Amino acid sequence: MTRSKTASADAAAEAEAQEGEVTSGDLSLLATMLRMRAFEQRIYDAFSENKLRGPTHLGIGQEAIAAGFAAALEPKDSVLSTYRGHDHVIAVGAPLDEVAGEILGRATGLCGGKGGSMHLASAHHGHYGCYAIVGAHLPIACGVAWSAKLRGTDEVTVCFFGDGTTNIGAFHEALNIAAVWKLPILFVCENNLYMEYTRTSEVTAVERPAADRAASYGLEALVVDGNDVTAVLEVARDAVAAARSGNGPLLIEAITYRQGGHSRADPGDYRKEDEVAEWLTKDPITAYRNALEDRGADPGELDDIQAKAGAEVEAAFESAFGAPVPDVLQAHTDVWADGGSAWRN
Ligand SMILES: Cc1ncc(C[n+]2csc(CCOP(=O)(O)OP(=O)(O)O)c2C)c(N)n1
Ligand SMILES: [Mg+2]
Repeated sequence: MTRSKTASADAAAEAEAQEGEVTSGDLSLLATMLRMRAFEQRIYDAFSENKLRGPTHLGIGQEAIAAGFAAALEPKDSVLSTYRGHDHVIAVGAPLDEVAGEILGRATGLCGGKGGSMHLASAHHGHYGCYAIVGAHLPIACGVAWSAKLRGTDEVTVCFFGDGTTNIGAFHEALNIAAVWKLPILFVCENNLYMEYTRTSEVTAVERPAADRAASYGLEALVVDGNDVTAVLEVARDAVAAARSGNGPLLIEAITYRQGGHSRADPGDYRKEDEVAEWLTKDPITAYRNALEDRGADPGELDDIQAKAGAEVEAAFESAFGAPVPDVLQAHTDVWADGGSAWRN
């Protein structure tokens, strides 16, 4: 049976209860989001300066979802993302210079500079890839979760995807098999209201594109304010605990907004100005900073955290810009798993 609930009210009550008790965990959550924001703003600038080639899809405005879920996970858990995946890779702890190096096509990048922005991956940090084919990674995520189950572990897999993905067959196939096999997987829809240049509501039969369909596969669904990191973290902690204890899959739809266009090349002019302006007032980082100040955080300390995030990102890009591009002889390495292609017919 599907249970839809908006968690922001519960989280607001919890935040109120914690008034004056700003913890190191709270500050670290803010630092993570600030690092993501500074990183993507640096990408935006590098693109404008023609120092970066190829498509890049920014998650500016959506940071609270990646940050909240990552804070609820353990190192043994797994994450898979779409091409809008910089934030998720940063959230699981991949080094900023290696993420920047990959996006700039440098040999020091996470994937040796051969993947680029849309194909970031770091298995070492539990990140099993960003995928450019819409929906393609949902069945792959089921495979990762199935592996965790077969090995008898309590590892959880989190699969992030967009609202537009819910109109792709693979979404439905993945939810079905995850339910049938009772996989330890969380399907997290980052509902930013748009699929490329189309408003999802114009081409989708239900109001909540992911949550309203979960019942078809017997999945419980939660709806959360994706711009409220406290609410996301609370939902994520409960969902991760449920999946870890063997309860099977869950679906979470987090409502958010991408502040820019679909990709760095898209000005996003098809969106109404007042809609964009309204969502800018709901910026997740500003909202969280204000909440922390209301709870007694020292504004000077928050400024220092912001400055430190900016400096870390600057240093990472400086190191990546100075790194070499991959040797051409590397082009055919890392194509096959160990053992080469001998198994193919
Ligand atoms: C199978 C497939 N069809 C179409 C595309 C082109 N395409 C790239 S992104 C996108 C929109 C996806 O929207 P959504 O799932 O909401 O993710 P968002 O970009 O909003 O994060 C489309 C149609 C693609 N990459 N793959
Ligand atoms: Mg979308």
